[in-house]
Amino acid sequence: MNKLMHAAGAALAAALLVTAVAAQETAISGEIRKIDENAGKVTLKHGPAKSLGMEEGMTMVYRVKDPAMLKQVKVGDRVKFEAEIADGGYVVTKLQKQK
Ligand SMILES: [Cu+2]
Repeated sequence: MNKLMHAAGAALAAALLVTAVAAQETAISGEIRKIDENAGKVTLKHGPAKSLGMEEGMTMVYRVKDPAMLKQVKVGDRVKFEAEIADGGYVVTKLQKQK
């Protein structure tokens, strides 16, 4: 492969990546670090969450929309979740255990 082909391939790969990211829904991958059922809070370690303005991964506490969501997961579980900003904090609206 010559240099020009390499450049074209890289550009195509970058374009595909951008498309994939744009098409991705707002689900964020994370891991359960701590669960506080009484307070309705969960500590999640998660990757970048552009939809929430988090450019880098972090570990932080989220409130959950429904405390029952916390019964389906345990510390150490890998999860996909969605969150929104509400009442001055972040609230998990969907929480799904990953297989
Ligand atoms: Cu965060």
